[in-house]
Amino acid sequence: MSVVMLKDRAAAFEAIDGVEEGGFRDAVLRGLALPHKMIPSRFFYDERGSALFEDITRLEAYYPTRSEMAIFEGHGADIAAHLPETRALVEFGSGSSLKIRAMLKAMPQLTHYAPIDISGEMLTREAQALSADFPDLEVVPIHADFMSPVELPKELREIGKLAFFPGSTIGNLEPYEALEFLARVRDTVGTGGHLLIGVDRKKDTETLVRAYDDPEGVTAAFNLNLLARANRELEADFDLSGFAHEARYNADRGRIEMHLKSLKEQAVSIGACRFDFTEGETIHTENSYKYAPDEFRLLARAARFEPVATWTDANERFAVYLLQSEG
Ligand code: AVJ
Repeated sequence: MSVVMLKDRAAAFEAIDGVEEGGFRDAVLRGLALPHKMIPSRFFYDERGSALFEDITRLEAYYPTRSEMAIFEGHGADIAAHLPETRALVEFGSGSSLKIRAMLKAMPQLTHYAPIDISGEMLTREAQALSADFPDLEVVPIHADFMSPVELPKELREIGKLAFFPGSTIGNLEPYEALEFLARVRDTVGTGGHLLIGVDRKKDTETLVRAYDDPEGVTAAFNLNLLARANRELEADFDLSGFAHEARYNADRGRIEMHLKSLKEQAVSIGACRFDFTEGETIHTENSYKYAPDEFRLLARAARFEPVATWTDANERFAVYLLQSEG
């Protein structure tokens, strides 16, 4: 068992470029100055937002997490059977602990597990827990933003690699960004390497909208937390009762959109800046793209990944794809 401790290096790195904050102030000031106001969805995940997202994954209405988990648990052995040469699992964004555990159990041939995450704290916590439970596994945490090219440590260069990107996180990217992302993953795993990726499927609008506008109001709280976060961190004065959560399916673009809708004409101050809202105007806070299997395989091929196998859940709501790099 070994965990490489990157804590001090991580702290130094954060002090230099504020990577953990990721420029929330700049993003909000820029986003609210646009003709169609927006705030990027990556800012949902402060401490409160991450806890709310955990709650979302347990909602009856939010089917993706449960459906994907059922695929990993029900088809783990079949997935592993496609990967006899694989020795290292490289996870893009750590923290999906249950899914990782299901895959590690299904793949005893693994010698290395390398989680990549922008949060040094999350990385250290997960790495320690996993090496305690999988004593024969070499855990190699990589503190990096996986949206930029990632260089793997030497020990991973010569062994068969499987990149793991569950959760339909790829749905947050514009399709052109998704293509760039896949091409970078292909560089990381190298010729013959694989990617196992979870992607939410297109389906009836009612099921989709309900998953993003649950009856319990947890997703509403998750969306509104963005304004609460701006109040906490940026000394903004958003009146939370003056905005409402909205989830719509944009069929032309094949995506769920989340918005925060101003319920009245109002002005909001953030430091020296003032932003005016008309009644009904929205802040666009998230896109969650949905892919039909044919659409996703086309995207994969465009990034020079060959689709090897596809698994789906009993209700055919979610899909897991195994792709192989053509080199
Ligand atoms: C974490 C991006 C996969 O798009 O379904 C859940 C985020 N937003 N409910 C998704 C989310 C609202 C989630 N992803």
